[in-house]
Amino acid sequence: MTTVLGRRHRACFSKQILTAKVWPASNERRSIVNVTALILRTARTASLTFALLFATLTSVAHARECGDGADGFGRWLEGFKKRAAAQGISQRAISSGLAGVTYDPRVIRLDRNQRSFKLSFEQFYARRVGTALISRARARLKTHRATFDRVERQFGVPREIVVSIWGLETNFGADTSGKFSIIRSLATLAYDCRRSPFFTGQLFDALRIIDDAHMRPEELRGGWAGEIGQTQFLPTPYIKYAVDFDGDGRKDLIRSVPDILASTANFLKGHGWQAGQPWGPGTANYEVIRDWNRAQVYQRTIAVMASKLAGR
Ligand SMILES: [Ca+2]
Repeated sequence: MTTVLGRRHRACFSKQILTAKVWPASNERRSIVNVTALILRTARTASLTFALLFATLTSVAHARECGDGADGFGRWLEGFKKRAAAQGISQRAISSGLAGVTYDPRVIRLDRNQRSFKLSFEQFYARRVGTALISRARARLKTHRATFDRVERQFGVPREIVVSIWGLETNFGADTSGKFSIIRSLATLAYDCRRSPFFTGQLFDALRIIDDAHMRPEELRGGWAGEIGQTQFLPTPYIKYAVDFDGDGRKDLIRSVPDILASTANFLKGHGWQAGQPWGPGTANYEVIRDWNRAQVYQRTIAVMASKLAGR
């Protein structure tokens, strides 16, 4: 899933404007009693102002906890661990998940070198969907027919859509290189100023995946941008949509085909997929495909490949 990779959040922090009113109204009667009340009120508002000022400064300092190089990563990581604990993530998950994590400059280079899709749909489709991919998709539909039946019944998403996404994302799991530690990638991107808030949230959720014992830290290997498994879920959608469909108690998007297919369908259902309805451009279901991937050529490729498999 590469839905977020085109987004740019250049701002590292936002300034807050202090608007607290400090002084009481000027027509205050100056009797001794009122002066006392005035002093008390002033003290209260001053203290409120101080609290707001403190909160603002803290928030700015907090938000500034990002950097553009390896220096400062260790300090940032210590702060992140405290924030993770404050979010209720267990010490066990924090220390096992983040043990020995270092800044990865390769991830930053890859992030900076992203190119938008410059190919036309025809070029992109021809490059990605050859006869080999179509025949592998047909073979998967046959091998996993019973699972696809269950997925369609439970989530209302056609098998042709799910199998197309599976093929396009990782060639049915063959292209999950596992070169990158997902935690290390996410920690690097969370610390990096470009999209720090977004990836900080993803890193919290990666620790939650470990905390809930769906995956062990050493199993979390994948692409440089932190996507997990055969249909490339980022941690936040993983937490939200992953399904244990083989009933072994774990949501395993790396190895379990039933979990992978059901989770992918559940993502689409969760984004409003309408069972039994068409999925071509202009339909409600096409809008759901857009939630899967922001690149227009990719959206159309999913839809066209699925239609081809469906014999339409
Ligand atoms: Ca499972």
